[in-house]
Amino acid sequence: MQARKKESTILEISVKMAIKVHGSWFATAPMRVFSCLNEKGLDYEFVPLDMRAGEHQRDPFLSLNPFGQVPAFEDGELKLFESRAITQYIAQAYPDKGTPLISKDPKEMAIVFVWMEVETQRYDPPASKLTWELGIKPILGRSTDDVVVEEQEAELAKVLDVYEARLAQSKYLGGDSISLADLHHLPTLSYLMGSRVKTVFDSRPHVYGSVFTTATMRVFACLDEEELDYEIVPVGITSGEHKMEYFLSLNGKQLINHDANMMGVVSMWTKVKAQKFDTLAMKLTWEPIINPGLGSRECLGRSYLGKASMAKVVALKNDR
Ligand SMILES: N[C@@H](CCC(=O)N[C@@H](CS)C(=O)NCC(=O)O)C(=O)O
Repeated sequence: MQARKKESTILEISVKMAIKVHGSWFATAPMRVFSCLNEKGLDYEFVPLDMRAGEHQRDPFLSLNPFGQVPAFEDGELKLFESRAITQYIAQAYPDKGTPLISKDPKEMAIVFVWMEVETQRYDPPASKLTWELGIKPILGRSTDDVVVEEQEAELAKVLDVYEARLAQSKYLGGDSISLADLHHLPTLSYLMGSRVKTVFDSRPHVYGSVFTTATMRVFACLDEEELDYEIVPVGITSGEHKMEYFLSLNGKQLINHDANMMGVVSMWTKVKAQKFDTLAMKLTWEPIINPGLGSRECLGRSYLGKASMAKVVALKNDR
């Protein structure tokens, strides 16, 4: 009897202390929090909101974020909003869990803070507008404004020129290891790397290398989440190993053909897929899959993973 009481007290405490994230899995600000929690390997409860029905703009949600925006976050008694403040809290409150995303050294941390500010003030404004135009609007069945895309792509390019110079000297934005400064870019990156403005990243080799490394980290996070064993085979990005035949042949199928005519045809069909098929498919995907999935924990941890990486991880899991 005594033992049972103790058990239920432990259960009550753990239920009471559970981390909760209120939001939606396709909105970028909550994704920032999910990616941080996943990086730290923390368990959490996702509380989905029907944003299309305006649940985020009325009570009880307004008591969690008076600005009526997602995410809102709870860790026991503590209630927070503002995704970047939430990730800082998580990194500070759980220093020994998962990846350390901050530094204990004040000077190192000051550099991380600089690049966190750069993300917020410089990178995010054009990146978020592009994500809206190229990522979210097609999901909602609305048409992209090409003039906005052109203007914002030019703005983003200027910011990425500065990133290119920084990443030519430093492995990650905040220093030698991955930090919140890199992680805060993931939500918009996960949309933009699957869009036509991907070239603005690809054309800057150090930026691309860094995105590649960061994306690989997310695959590790997913493998860890699935508790799968794996071996890391290092690839020299700065020496261009990831562009060599050997690596390309490992990357599923040979996706690039060196015959220019053949590549022209491939490129034409890639565009047809992006512009004709994807817009229709997205609309069809919304009702039967995305809408019911809004409450699904299953997709959450991986919402920032590229679809191809996801498919591989899932295939790996199914093979066992
Ligand atoms: N600075 C806030 C921005 C939050 C934000 O813009 N959330 C968007 C989704 S990504 C939202 O709730 N939009 C709905 C609205 O503004 O009505 C944060 O980082 O948490």
